[in-house]
Amino acid sequence: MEKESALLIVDVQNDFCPGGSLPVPDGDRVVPVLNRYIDLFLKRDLPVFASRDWHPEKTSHFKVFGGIWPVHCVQGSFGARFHPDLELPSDAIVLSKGMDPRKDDYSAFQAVTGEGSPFPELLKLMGITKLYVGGLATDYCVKETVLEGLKAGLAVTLLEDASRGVDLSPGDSAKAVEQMIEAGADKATLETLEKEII
Ligand code: VGL
Ligand code: ZN
Repeated sequence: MEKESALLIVDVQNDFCPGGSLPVPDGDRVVPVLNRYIDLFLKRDLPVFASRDWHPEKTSHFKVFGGIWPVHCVQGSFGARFHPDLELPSDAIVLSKGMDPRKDDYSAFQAVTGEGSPFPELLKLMGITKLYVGGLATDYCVKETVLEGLKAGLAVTLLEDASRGVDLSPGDSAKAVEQMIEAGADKATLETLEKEII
């Protein structure tokens, strides 16, 4: 990992974990793995970003208002909070997305900070050219984020052991991984990354 690298944790929120309203199978299993990635990045003084789905109560994203999803990650709700075991550092940069009631906004590249800075602008400002991405869900927000990152000209590595998918249709996650690789993403696991940086 070079000094232009950052970790991006996508949507590790209660509603996407078992017991939540849109649970990703084994979604919570990414938490201990992500905590180890957080450690790796912190030790190298590299930034950690955490995106969150942050919907208004009424949005065309939800089935009840014409979309495809059950109500989830409503701003300020328990379901919208990060998983309680996720050890986000105090200086992690939280990015919110999905606030527009007419849009789905799957990608973290549509997200903004608490001060309203768009994520892509922030990346430029911080000189970040390489993103390591893990979280939920592989076949939606992780995929869209990775693809948009590549389009924006960044080097993007999918953290395979720190991502899980919804698999509305069986095989969606595997297909999503293929699509990301074809588009130019790299894959890594804790094991390969630790080897790479020692
Ligand atoms: C997501 C479905 C609906 C995600 C967000 O974070 O992957 N999936 N909203
Ligand atoms: Zn959503």
